[in-house]
Amino acid sequence: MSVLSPVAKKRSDYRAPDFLIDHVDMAFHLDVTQTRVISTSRFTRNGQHQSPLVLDGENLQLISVTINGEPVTDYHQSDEHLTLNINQNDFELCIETRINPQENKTLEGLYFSGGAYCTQCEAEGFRKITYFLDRPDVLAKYDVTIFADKTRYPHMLSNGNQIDKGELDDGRHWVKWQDPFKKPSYLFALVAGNFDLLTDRFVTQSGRSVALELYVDKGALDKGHHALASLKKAMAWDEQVFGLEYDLDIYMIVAVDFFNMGAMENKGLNVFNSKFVLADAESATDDDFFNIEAVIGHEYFHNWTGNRVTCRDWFQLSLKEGLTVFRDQQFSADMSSPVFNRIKNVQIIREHQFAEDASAMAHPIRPEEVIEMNNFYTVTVYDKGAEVIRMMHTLLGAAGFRQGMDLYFSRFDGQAVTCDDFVQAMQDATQVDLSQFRRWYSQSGTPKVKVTDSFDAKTGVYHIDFTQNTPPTADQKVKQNLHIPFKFELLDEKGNSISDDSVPELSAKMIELTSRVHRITVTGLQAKPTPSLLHDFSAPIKVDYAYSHQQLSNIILYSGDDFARWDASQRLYSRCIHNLAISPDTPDDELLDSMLQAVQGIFDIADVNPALAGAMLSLPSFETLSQQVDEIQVEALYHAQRSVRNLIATTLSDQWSTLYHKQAVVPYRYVADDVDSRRLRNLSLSYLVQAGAPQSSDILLAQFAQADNMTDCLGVLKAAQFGELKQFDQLMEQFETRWRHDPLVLDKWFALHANMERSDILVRLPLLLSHDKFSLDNPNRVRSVLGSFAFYNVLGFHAVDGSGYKFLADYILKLNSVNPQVAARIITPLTQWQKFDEKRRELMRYQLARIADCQDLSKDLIEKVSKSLNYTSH
Ligand code: B3K
Ligand code: ZN
Repeated sequence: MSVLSPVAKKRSDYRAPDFLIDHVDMAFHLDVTQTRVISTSRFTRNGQHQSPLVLDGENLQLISVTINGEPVTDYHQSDEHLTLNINQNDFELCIETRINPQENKTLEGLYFSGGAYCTQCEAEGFRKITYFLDRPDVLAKYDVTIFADKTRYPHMLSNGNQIDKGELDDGRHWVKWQDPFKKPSYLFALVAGNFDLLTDRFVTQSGRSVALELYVDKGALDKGHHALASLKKAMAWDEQVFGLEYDLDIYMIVAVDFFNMGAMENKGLNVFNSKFVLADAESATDDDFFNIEAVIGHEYFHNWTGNRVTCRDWFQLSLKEGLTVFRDQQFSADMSSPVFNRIKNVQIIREHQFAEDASAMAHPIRPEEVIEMNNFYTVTVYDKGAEVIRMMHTLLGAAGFRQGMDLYFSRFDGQAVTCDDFVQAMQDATQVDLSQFRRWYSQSGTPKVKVTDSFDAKTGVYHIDFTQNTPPTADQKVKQNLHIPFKFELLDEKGNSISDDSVPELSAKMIELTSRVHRITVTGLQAKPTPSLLHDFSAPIKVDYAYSHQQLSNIILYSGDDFARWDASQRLYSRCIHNLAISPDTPDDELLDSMLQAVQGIFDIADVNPALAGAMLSLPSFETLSQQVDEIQVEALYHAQRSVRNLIATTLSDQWSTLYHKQAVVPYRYVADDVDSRRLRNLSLSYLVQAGAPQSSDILLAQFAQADNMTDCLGVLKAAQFGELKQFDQLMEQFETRWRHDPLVLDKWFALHANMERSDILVRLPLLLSHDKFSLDNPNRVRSVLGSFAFYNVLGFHAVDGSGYKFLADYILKLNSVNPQVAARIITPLTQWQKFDEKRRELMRYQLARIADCQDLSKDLIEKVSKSLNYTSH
């Protein structure tokens, strides 16, 4: 590791900026290796002090500095700052710098890729463009003029409205943009290139017409319609649900192939990973269509939750991200099946967020200490953050929540604020006491609620106790009791929900847990009820209750909460799998029988609620199962999961066949009913193939030949891969030949290969990486191969000789110097060594130590690796 360890910033060290900037005028003279950036900013001293002006800046070649037009030479330049001693309280500072966009493979700041210029400034990328107060609480208005060659860069875009343009004699042209809204530097954007343009209009509820512009690679115009339609849906939804209207006259989206994450909500000029824009039936799956709608919505919703009201400092990231994820989840739920969407949200928490809590990277949704901010765009800040917002929604009710949102905007529009400010607005608008609730922002870890009950048949009295406890995490040993909204119901023998007016929690179907133990007593019962717990996953917690198999079956059949029905099905599967993992030679036949019977029942649900049935017929993922045990026994758990799936596949092969053939094959449309039907069809196909059912490979090949869409095509490949069919390689070859020129589809091909559970996977992977279409510079490609392998190839990555870990570490070391952000993302599975057996723990730590030894390790990796290596369990 580097000799000088970077110092962590602490949330408690926040200080208001010494200077403010109210206006910036920027000129960009674009050049692939020598871009000139001239930025002229109006500064004001903030308060009474004599402190120097310290600007952030990285990898900049400084050309000149002037103050109020006078050249300045008395400044101090370091790797990360430019310091100036200034006496004036108000002054204009003009700085000229040069940057090299082509060399910038970090894809942060201004970079050149795929023939276009593009920026990414969140969190701290603006400092790679010019010296600035690069922090979210400095809000300024921007005027931006861009100069570049007209033929190669006919489109030159920045935030706000285009107010002027012109041509120069040398073949260059210029465009001037003005953003009327004050914004932090992280929302700045610039794009220049030669694109195809799709346009549309949206008329807001107050009657303003907004121009919508979608810029895509040449030739990809037909693939932009779904994204544009999604944008219009999102704009209408935000007006209907939150009364929020778009505020500029133009909304631009640009799709680029080289991007570190999904998309970025720059004011008026979103930049998107093309994966979340481009789609047509042939090349994109239903999931892709879904994700496009969700991400388009997410970035659009940021215009209010993030841009109009932004974060005071980066520790408050969940203020905008948790809230905006919650908003995009509500939007997606309203666009299709609410329960299916809720299940998806919960799966992310259980697979990834619980794992983060259990690792050395555990942190509260509002972190206390950060070395590299890019490391904190996490499932905790985003998805657990959204769950925390959802809990407020539950506690305040939809109307109360809306009042809170209205107050939040009226109080803080145009400001940079904190998570506390948000909660205070919610509390002030509704008078609901959220003081204990605020602990969710400062306490990390996954709370557990243990539920125990007892019934006295003689007296008919039933007690049920809820005991909360949050186990210590890597970052925080002592935990406090939380305010937990816990939705539930009690079912009688016939599956009816028991009501009793004298027990308010029963009528409300919710208990608010605040103390360690909470007891409810119900009298006058004939028999012991079945508690159906944590409806709708009303809190991001684990629930421990000793359900009988019968109780789980009852919930599956009768609970009034579809989420609880799904959850019960997952508990039943999980129980079978863990049971078999522990004693593979002595299966519990009674348990397996009741599981199979339950599955039989679920087939009937398919007719009434195909979205729910699709989810209920899918087994919990290996990642979810892993978070249910203290120590993961890789092979045992993996094989047990496969065996249970096999049992369901073979015992019920007739039902799978019927379900498969019941799904009408219709020309592709992305509409909810068809999506649900395709899901059931492909699920059935995969079970049929796994069971080796007669004709299954004929069915599979026929589907491959006839499919008019990527969902059905990929369904075949996945089934063939999972079922280890001999045809797999041949189908993959055909697929490659057809799609090798479509980068997004090729990513799917790479991922399918990387996920193959074959003993020779570590021989195949290097071949994949030497494929002419593989490049470490392209984050999507890296994620398809290395990300898929490390996150999802259970047996390959966790090969007992450590070869999978070594393989990942080798590439992380290479990526370290190319793109540290992506390297720090895909190292995650290695940092989660704590839950594995001793031998694997050692092997994983060995690779982490190897990475730590690297001389020029990025801050991103130093933070993750050092935390992981210093971890001691409690
Ligand atoms: N706000 C961006 C994420 C920026 C990530 C920087 N490493 C996208 C989003 O959450 O909408
Ligand atoms: Zn976001």
